[in-house]
Amino acid sequence: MSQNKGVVVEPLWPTPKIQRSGTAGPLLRQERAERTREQILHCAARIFAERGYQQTSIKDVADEVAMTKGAVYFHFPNKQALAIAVVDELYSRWPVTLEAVRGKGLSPLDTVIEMFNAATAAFLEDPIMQAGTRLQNERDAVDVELPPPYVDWTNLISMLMREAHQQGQLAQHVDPDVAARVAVAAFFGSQHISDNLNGRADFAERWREVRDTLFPALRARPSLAADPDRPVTRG
Ligand code: LUB
Repeated sequence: MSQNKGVVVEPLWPTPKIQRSGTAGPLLRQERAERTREQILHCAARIFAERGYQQTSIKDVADEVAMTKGAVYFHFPNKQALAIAVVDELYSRWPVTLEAVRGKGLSPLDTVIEMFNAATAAFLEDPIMQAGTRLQNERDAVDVELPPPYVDWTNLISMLMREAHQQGQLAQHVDPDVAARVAVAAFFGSQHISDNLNGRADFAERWREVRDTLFPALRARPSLAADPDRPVTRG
């Protein structure tokens, strides 16, 4: 865990609830079905993350979740539906994560950093994140159209960068939308390289390097901004 120093590691994503029969009274049928679906989705995510789309079958998922293939098909008509559900699940979490991070009451730029910290922890620990990423990386080989990658993230970070800009947190030359694209590219690129070279073993460290190199360059320097005698320079 020392790799994660300086990175948020509380899970900001839902973890699957293990179903136990006969302990908490009868569950409503729909609730039970939802739990089963969630368990299947998590097991599928683990397998997609490990083997990739092509090498995963419904039978593998059924074995992993200790159910029949029929039980899996009841919730997901085919492998394509499972892949889409994993990616949808991943993208549905970011607004929830943002809400949790907003709750910390940080400045917009520090909120950006904290969102990337949360994504870092998810890359290291969350099968839905790992599977969603692998599926998107393989999207040409997936025989169904997945939701477009990176778009939600870039929009989310752009929104925060614009807030940072409005609050005078960004250096004068920095365009908030450019900053968002550069930050997402640097973050995701460092993750991709770390994954391919080291199975993400050094990713927390690589992200800290990106963070500590990029964000000081984006940030307005308070000493300069506050100095009334500062010579006016533009461009
Ligand atoms: C995010 C992944 C994994 C980007 O937005 C996406 O498509 C994402 C998979 O493609 O995390 C995080 C910067």
